[in-house]
Amino acid sequence: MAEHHPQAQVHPVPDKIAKSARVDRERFEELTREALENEDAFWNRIGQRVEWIKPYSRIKDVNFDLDDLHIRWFDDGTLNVCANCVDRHLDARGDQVAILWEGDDPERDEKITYRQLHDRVCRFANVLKRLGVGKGDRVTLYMPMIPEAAVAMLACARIGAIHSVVFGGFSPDALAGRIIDCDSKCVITADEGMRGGKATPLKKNVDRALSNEDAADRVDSVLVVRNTGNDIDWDADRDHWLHEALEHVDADCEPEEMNAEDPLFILYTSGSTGKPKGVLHTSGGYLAWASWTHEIVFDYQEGEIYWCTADVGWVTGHSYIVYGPLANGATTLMFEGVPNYPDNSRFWQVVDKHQVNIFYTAPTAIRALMRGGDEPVRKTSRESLRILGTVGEPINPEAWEWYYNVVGDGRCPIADTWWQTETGGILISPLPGATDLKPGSATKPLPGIKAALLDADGKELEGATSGNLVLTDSWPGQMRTVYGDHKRFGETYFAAYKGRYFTGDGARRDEDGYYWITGRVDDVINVSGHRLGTAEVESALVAHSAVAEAAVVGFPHDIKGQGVYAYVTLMAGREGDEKLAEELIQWVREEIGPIATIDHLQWAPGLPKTRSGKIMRRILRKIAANEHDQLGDTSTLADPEVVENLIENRRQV
Ligand code: 6R9
Repeated sequence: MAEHHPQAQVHPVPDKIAKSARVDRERFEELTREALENEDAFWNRIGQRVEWIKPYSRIKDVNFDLDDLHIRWFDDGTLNVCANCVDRHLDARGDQVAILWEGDDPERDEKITYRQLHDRVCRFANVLKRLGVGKGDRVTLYMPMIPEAAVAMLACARIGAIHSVVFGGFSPDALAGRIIDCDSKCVITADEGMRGGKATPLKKNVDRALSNEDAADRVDSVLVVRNTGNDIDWDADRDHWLHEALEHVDADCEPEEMNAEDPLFILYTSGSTGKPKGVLHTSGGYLAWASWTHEIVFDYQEGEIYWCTADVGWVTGHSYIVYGPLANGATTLMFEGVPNYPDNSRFWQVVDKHQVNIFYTAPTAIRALMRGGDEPVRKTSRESLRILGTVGEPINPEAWEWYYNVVGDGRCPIADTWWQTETGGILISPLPGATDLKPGSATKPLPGIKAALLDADGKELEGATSGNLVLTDSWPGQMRTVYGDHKRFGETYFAAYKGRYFTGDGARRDEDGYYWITGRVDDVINVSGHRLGTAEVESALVAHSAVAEAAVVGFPHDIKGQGVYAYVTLMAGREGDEKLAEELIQWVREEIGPIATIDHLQWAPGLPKTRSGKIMRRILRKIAANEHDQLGDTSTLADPEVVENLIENRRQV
């Protein structure tokens, strides 16, 4: 039975947008039909977005069955991703700005044309070669949001090296783990990064990561960008300044011919169990999907200024700051700073300063800015804006309406884009010129995307209903494997439902076929749009000598979407007080990084367990959310008193 949900206000496609859109309603219908009726023609259309060195003859070779799990697209074609993003544009738009960089300090910015980008990428690539980096080698990037981050990614792609970008907010331990997992021989970093007027000690963190012997054994060189110019420690055998290394190279660097299925990058992401997984994306299909979706979802038009506020440390930065926009010859704005520095108007000042047309951000940023009221927005013009976008977590209808009415002055369609690190690019989203909007809904799957909702037994549900979101078939941007662990790839994504990719998300579909993503159904918390595995936080906690056991759950948080709630059982004889709570919170931040900041820590003399010893997180989630009157079935609890104690001593949030 369909549940009852109040009918949200529908915002129809504005006439002005519909008239000029790359995809209008009719075109959307055509594409959707083609994808169903003539699959090869449709996917060939996507494949043709890439400039191939040797054209492909095969389109798709996919099997989702565990015993022969493989995903290949355009797999006899060859290309170079960097050449597609840079060289390809030199004739038609060599003097157009490719990367428009806006510093944390409002006085600092930089415009890099496609020709200049080509020069910088080629030189950077030659530096990597001189350091002995070649095709197939892994390179870890730990960078601030400066142009060199994008240049380094493209330089890796140019020589066929596989980049693994680690977000600059991750701790030295987390960085070391990722360096070891993919066996990186080179690390690229900067002396420091600047955000909101504060410096982050990136090089110092790299030094600390490499004090881990396993990591140090693998890395022969650390390439350092001089950014803030402050003093850093130096290991003359290992460390190289980029600006010095650049003096020894020229700007000639032929792009390496790569197979469509050669790896492009690894990006680590949190799952419900174990250590973070190295999500592997390959070259041809990934690029084709990033490029096509960037064009149709944002209705990108020649000459427009496009701004995605993500960090390149996340997949959104990979696909929608670097690869998608540059493949399309767009001007992509890269912002070093934060939304509230120097003040709450910063985003909109940047929009006015650079005449931004398309703006893509996260619900958590919108909610934080909404708290600051309308005035910081209203005092700016924002007239250049045409299209808005969001990504990372469900957007609540209040935040959606504020974004639409206040930021967009009721004029700009919002693309609420659902996708994942694993999907490489957007899969469910409205198209500005084709889809009527319902606030809070990511609307419909893109043409070619076969989404379905399943019940717990794997039965496909029809019509208006709720269930677990799966994709029943592949698309070119899909991840190919977990780096170094193909078995885990199968177990994580294809074991729950035979022959289908399980997203880990739950969703509702309404009577119009619109999808409403309800969030993760596994043990992953979405904090400000960033994924955090509860298991990761738990293992960090139990690594502290005072902690016997820990259970971590998410709870609703006004700004972050979800906050982190930790239940901690101490070793016998240890007393839980404020000081120890602070120490544990700090401990976890140091183990994982500031994203893993526990919002509430409760001392738990015992944890609710089933008789077989499984922690009943469902109950812990209810207590954290202050919904202990809705605990549900508690009949399998080994010791009901444990729950009473937790409710009684729950922290007032
Ligand atoms: C791109 C990105 C993926 C998870 C995903 C889902 C949540 C992302 C969303 C959304 C509702 C949206 N998510 N976009 N939920 N509406 N528009 O965020 O990748 O960091 O791997 O996170 O984020 O839960 O499964 P990633």
